Amino acid sequence: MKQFPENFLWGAAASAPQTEGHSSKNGKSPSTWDKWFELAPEKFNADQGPENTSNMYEFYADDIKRMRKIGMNSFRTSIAWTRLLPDGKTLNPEAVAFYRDYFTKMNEAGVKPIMNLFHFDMPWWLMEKGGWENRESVEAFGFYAKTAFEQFGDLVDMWTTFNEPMVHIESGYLYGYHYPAIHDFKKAVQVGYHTLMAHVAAVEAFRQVMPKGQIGIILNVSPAYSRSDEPADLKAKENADLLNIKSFLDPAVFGTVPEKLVTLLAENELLPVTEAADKARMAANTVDFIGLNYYQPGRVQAPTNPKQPAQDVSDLFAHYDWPDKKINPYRGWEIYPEALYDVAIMMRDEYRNIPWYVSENGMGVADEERFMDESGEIQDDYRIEFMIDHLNYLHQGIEAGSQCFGYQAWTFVDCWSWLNGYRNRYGFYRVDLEDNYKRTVKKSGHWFKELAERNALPE
Ligand code: BGP
Repeated sequence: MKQFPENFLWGAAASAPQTEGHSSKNGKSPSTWDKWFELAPEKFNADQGPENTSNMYEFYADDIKRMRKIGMNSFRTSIAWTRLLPDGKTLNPEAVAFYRDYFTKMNEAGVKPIMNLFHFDMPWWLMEKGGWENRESVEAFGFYAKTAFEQFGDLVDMWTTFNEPMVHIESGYLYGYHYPAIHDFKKAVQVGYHTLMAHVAAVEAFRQVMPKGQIGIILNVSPAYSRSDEPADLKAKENADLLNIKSFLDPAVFGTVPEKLVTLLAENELLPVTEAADKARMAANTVDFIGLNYYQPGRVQAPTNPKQPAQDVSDLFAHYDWPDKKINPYRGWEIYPEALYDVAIMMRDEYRNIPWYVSENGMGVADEERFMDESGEIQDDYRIEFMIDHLNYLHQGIEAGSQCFGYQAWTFVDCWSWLNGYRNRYGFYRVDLEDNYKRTVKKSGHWFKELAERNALPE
């Protein structure tokens, strides 16, 4: 048996906008997702918008029982900023009652809540003022964070500020997958900087309100592997890691933006506008732990004809198709579990061995009904195999001294996923959209229960 550390967190992750549903009800104001769906529903797979997701707003009490049934001892989701503070200032009493009951029931069931504050759901009222482009967003987020700690700090002691900040930055300002779907590298960097300062403002509020709890940030890690050891390819790898990983990880852990990143931005005329007090504030507000979402690695090489100054990240590093890669045929993403060992070692050696956990890892599958047996259960052996492979490498990293304290899968019940709607299924439970969101456990749910109860992987 490959034993995991004592009190290891076994669970799953999700987010408010992807699971709550009722996104226009119970006092909630719209986020960019609600508005975007109203403005351009055709962009969303099968016209599926955020109003109806897995509707945990209604089903949370039974869902928490379902969590226990598959051995989960922890669950990370987020609070919707637009539900708690619909206009950014005024508390919504229905939201307070909902979240308080939700978190109380989790605690009673022995499912530790880890609460995140922002999962791509920018309030529309703030977007109308420029969203993260506007420096006002920093203090607005700080106020929201402080309010959340004050309202729920007695029920939740582990918090995170952002989920995958690089995703809303790149998807909104470079790649067109998130609102406002524009392409502007300079704005993307400014949005990134304000996001970083908003994280700092939230940590600062946390230290005032919650002397005992722990706070972290959740980052997507796609460690970059370079095509060759040629200096140009290695430089591409360095650029990719600086932008994708170190841009938030270094400030979160050490309180500083890496010098090399500052140089790279300066060389490309991309430095953001900052305020004099920012550096000291960042240095004073580092985190207690890190969450890392890992799905697939980055394969990079030197760009062929880069523009100087860079107009796009592709001028700083290019992707290449690694011929030996194993692909998830049901989602198209590369499967490379070895990276979890590399990530564990990176945290041990480059990030002062700060405690961290796998905050998302999972396998998305389109048209998953094809794997349903006669009893109605999804036989997702591919998902079990995927997780075993990743956990084996994670275990090696822990054995080598990396301080990983948990593994949370993406996700608990199949959920709505942005423009992809319900296309890719990830849950331990299937959700039937045709039958009032009925949940049915998948084979992986039974497997997860055994794993969590044993706290060990069979050899
Ligand atoms: C992660 C996000 C999640 C979720 C997941 C699956 O990056 O944090 O919110 O969406 O990816 O993505 P998809 O549904 O596109 O396969």
